[in-house]
Amino acid sequence: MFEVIGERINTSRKLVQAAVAERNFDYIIDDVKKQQEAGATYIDVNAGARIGHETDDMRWLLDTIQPIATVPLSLDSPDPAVLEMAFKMVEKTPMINSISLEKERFNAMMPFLKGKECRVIALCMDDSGMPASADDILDRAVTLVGELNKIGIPTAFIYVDPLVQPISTDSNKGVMVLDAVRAIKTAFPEVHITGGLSNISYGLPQRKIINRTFVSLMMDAGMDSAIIDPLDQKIMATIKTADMLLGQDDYCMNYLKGVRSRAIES
Ligand code: THG
Repeated sequence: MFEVIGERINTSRKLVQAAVAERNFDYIIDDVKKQQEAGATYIDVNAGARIGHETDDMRWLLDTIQPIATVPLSLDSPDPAVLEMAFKMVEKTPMINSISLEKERFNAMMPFLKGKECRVIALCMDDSGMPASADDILDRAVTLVGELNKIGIPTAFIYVDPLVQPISTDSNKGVMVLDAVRAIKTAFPEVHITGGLSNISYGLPQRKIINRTFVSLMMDAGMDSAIIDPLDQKIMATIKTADMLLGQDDYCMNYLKGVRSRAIES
């Protein structure tokens, strides 16, 4: 089944930033409950936007969310120290979002991840920046999976994020990432593919139709998870419908359930 990592608890969103600054726990609790009801299988928590406050904000968010969380959290930070602090605070084994091949981050993350039985998002990013071709994405994924396997993280616990880039700057960026996902799934059938989708539409109007169409193409290529807003009913309906069309929904049960609950409409 497709896994939805709910993206809404992120201080880069204005209302969340205000709620965190005011320590408004009702707002945060209400938002998390809505994401869970809408079908999120992880709740992403990112406190990175208030410079100098990330550790305190993350700690407060986790204290606030934990008592009502029915699904595991995705701890989202580029800072290994924040991830270590957060990892110690959670009850359910979290998703670690993320590790990359950027030297400093990689070297700090590997000893932290060693021996932990958690799922981890592996970004196809290194010190030279974003990948420039499908082969480049594949090479980075091969390195990440190999290194994570070496420290005891099984392939089935790794969620490769191939890093979606704007199609407005280069019309090849859609095909590039789709080809890379197919190649990664051929090399490692057990690996998961995840990521944010909205970068694909950056710089273009009517972004949501682009994001929705793209997620169904990515699912055909092998994406089985994404970091999205589960309160966006249209993308959720597209994902459920694509799951069915790709043979992931026995007897069309989830699709029909979605229609009955009015989550899916033509
Ligand atoms: N890969 C991984 N993790 C990630 C990302 C990724 N974490 C962060 C991000 N990308 C995914 N999360 C979000 C959260 C919120 C929004 C977008 C991505 C969002 N953006 C509004 C916008 O762009 O219009 C902000 C508007 C507002 O201020 O509310 O809501 O790719 N592994």
